[in-house]
Amino acid sequence: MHFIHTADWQIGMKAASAGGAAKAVRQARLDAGARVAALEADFLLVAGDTFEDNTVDRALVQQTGEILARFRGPVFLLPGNHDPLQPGSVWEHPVWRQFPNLHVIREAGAFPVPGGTLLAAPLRETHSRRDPSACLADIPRPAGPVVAMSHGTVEGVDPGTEHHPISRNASSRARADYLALGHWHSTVLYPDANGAIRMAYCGAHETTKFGERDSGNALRVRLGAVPEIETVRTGLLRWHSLEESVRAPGDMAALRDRLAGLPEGSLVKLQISGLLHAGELDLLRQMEEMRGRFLHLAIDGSGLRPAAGEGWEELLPPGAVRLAARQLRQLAASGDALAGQALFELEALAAQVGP
Ligand SMILES: [Mn+2]
Repeated sequence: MHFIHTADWQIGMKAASAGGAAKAVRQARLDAGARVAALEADFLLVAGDTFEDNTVDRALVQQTGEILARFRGPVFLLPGNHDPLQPGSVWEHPVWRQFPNLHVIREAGAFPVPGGTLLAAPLRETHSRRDPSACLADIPRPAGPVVAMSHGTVEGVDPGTEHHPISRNASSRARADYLALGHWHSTVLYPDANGAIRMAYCGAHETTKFGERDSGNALRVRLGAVPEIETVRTGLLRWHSLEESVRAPGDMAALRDRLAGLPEGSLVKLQISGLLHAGELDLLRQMEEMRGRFLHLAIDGSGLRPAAGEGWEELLPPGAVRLAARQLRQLAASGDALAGQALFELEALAAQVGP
């Protein structure tokens, strides 16, 4: 038995955190879907949350169905908590009947797949405290290899969440050789007591937001005595979220060089805190001006303070301007971010005007 395990395409998500790049981020989810559908295997499992919600644009539902139908084999789609099987859901769209290789799981059951049997049960609710994989144990199945599919939160993956909880022993409880999971966007493999991987999150096929660890993958699974699992990179976009603290003169220049070294077309969120030294405001500008080489660049320098004791304001003409600069430095030293920003601006103006 040889199949591809994918999940959490979240087609139709807004991608608001990507700002002006949101449209490109939404398109990337479709393009990455096409990469998944182009993989070769005996069948394809989509373990829930194909769509962001049940109200997504029906043209997008049609387009997603067409992309999935390109897979050269049967495709099994599990309704998840974002797109539960409910009246009026995306699963009523005619595209799911248009292509004979697309199979939406509409009832709990055992389904024949090339080389064995698939056990799955659709989610019918957005929120639930029931384990959606519990019922799989009771499904009669023929002898032979068994793969199961479910969608929820494995205990321990997200402490405090009781949302569609899935037991850590869900795979053995279902008497499955492998349990394909969706919901968590990072790739996570769960070894059993013997070290064999019999349940896993494949992770979202394309990263959905900043700070998401190890997403943008699908899993290629070969079921033998022990499952053989290969991570396949399917994501197209690179998201970098940096939180940097600058202290010494030169730290800002090093940070600028680091930013310049990130791959072109990435999405970058950079938060800088610490001390800005005389003359370094220009480096901050240079960094902001790199936005052309990235799909999205957001720099937050509100955590920067002017370095104490630089004394450049004493070179300003005596009188109101020098006095204002001294007062701004005092305010900035006491944590007033706006005063710090104003002091930076004044420094830049003074540098332009000259002594
Ligand atoms: Mn989910």
